[in-house]
Amino acid sequence: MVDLRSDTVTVPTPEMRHAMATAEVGDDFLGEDPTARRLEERVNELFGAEASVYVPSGRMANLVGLQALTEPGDEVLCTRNAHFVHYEAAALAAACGAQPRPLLDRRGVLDPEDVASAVRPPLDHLPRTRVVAIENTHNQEGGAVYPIDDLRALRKVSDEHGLRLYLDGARIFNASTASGVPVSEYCALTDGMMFCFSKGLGAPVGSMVVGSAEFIARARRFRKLHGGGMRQVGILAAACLVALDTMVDRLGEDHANAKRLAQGIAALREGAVNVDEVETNIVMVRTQPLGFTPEAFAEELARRGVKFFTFGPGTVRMVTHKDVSAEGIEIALEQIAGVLGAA
Ligand code: TLP
Repeated sequence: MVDLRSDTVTVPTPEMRHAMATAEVGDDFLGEDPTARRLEERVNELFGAEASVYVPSGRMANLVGLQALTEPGDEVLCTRNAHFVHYEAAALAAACGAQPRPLLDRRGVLDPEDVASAVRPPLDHLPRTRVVAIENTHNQEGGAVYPIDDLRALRKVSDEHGLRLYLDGARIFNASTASGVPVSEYCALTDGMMFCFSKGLGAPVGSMVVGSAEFIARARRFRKLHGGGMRQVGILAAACLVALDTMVDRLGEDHANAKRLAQGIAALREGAVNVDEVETNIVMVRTQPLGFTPEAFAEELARRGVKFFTFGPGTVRMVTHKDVSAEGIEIALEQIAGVLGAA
């Protein structure tokens, strides 16, 4: 089976399992888990940040991160297809009491002028524009990397208008691998960010919220509020430490596999994939040029052992990761060719 549904399907490596089995642990709720502390210190160093806090999921990371930056009645400027707009059970509204305000973006990149003109005047009957939130890489925009110059421009306009800049960096190591920009440089441009261990890095559980001591103190409190404070969490943190040691440097392989997959599909049918848009580990495939609906295409390939999700109108998403080899990509391409009657 070639499982291209998501990089969330990755399973822990033997080294991670060993580290989990032998991890030194304590009650993290009481601040006594040495492995959790080590993970925080490691992340702080890597991201050049004052503080960080481990949470069970990417969704909780976005929830406590955005809650730490907002007050009820605030507005968060964001991209049209931000993960938290579509896939997080309206947490910003439901739990933070803030509203998202999606702006037109160019593959996940916001125009500073659009941001500036979206900022509302300080009138009592208006929402208060408080945060601008971006995603790097941008999931629904096919794993697009936020160019560093655009991020600097966004920082500048945020400063000019007193906005806080939040980054959903679920796949920040993919962004960093593709761009060569260190994660610390991305982090330094934000007022708070998160990233995930349980996607391309292959750890079984968890995400990290990263930023200033003040921001993390608030995020930590909201983690408790939402029941995300854990006990002997070092068992999980141990796998994350191994992920940082062993899984970051190999992400380029996933990107090369994604490119190969995109090229192979593009060669089968013109217009199905824009190869140039494949910058990281996500390939968006338009199914109309293939003569299928997304659902029928996904079903047909699943029958042949190649799995992926439908993703938005007329589109399926294929995600490469450590548990799909270059050989797996060739198998997927053969099966796709078979379905198209080209094999
Ligand atoms: N994304 C999942 C699905 O929810 C779509 C996936 O398969 O890609 N931010 C971004 C940018 C994400 O892509 C995801 C997960 C999250 C946050 C949430 O992370 P988890 O799944 O750990 O709650």
